[in-house]
Amino acid sequence: MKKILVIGATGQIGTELVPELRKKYGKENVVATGHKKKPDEEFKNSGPFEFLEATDKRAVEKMVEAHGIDTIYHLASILSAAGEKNPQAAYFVNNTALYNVLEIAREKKLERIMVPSSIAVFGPETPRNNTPNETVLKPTTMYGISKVHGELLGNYYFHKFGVDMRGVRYPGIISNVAPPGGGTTDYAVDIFYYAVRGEPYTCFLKPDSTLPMMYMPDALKAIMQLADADVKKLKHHTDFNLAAFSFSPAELAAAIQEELPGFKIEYKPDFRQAIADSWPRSIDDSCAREEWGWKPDYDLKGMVKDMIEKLSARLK
Ligand code: AKB
Repeated sequence: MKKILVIGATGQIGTELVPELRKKYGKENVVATGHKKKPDEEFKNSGPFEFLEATDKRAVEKMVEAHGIDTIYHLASILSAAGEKNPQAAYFVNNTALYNVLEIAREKKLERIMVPSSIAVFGPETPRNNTPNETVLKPTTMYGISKVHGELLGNYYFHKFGVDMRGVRYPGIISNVAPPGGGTTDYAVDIFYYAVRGEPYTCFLKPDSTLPMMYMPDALKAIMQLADADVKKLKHHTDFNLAAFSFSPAELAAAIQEELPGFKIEYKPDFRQAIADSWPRSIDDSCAREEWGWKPDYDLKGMVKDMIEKLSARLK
């Protein structure tokens, strides 16, 4: 029986991943943990929840022992834009917490560690169109540097110690439940709240700033599918490129206007533009498709329709 610890469960991915894991493995078998943010009552009552400082190795170890954990989903991370405001914190949190988790997995012979990576591992010297899995990894953000470090460290632990860490390089994730925090792709979520409330939106990226993106149901499907993949079929472990669709702010605004014709957008690029300019426009995810059968369900149109429907019902 799987016993799963989710670190960083109150963030954008965790908020929606925890219920999916609980559906699959049973609510008592998924221990959600968070740092500062208080989960809402529904989340807290849906299964075990504990406060946990992800950088405190002993605290994580105790949690693993207390609940008989064999699998960790390590989601705690400071994202690209927040990381540029406080690179020291991003360095400390992103690297220390992952190192602790890997050491605990090695010492306690845990079965599996799932750790999201990101398109932030790429940098300005990486080919920007149809970016291959194997390519130049010279990011210019502290978040990206910590993600490259995490991928390499995970591969090292797999080959050296047999720790089965796996991860996908997520593009920007769009969801209608928990808001993202501190990312460069966050505009693609914020814009929907404005559109549904009938307010104009000021975008912090330029209209033609194309980035790879994905709808949350696909992001959850990907990490859970990779967790179940047969290790013998995997040539990669911690660093799978993952794609669904790409769009620019202008293209997203046009797709929203098809559903909500009165929607208006203006552009005031800020420091996040330089981060977006250093990332790919589109991603080649053929390794994920070949090694564990990855295929997204949502395209841009389907995502926009669903986002507007769900948010309109909630915000009404
Ligand atoms: C960010 O914008 O920092 C994240 C990411 C692409 O990993 N959404």
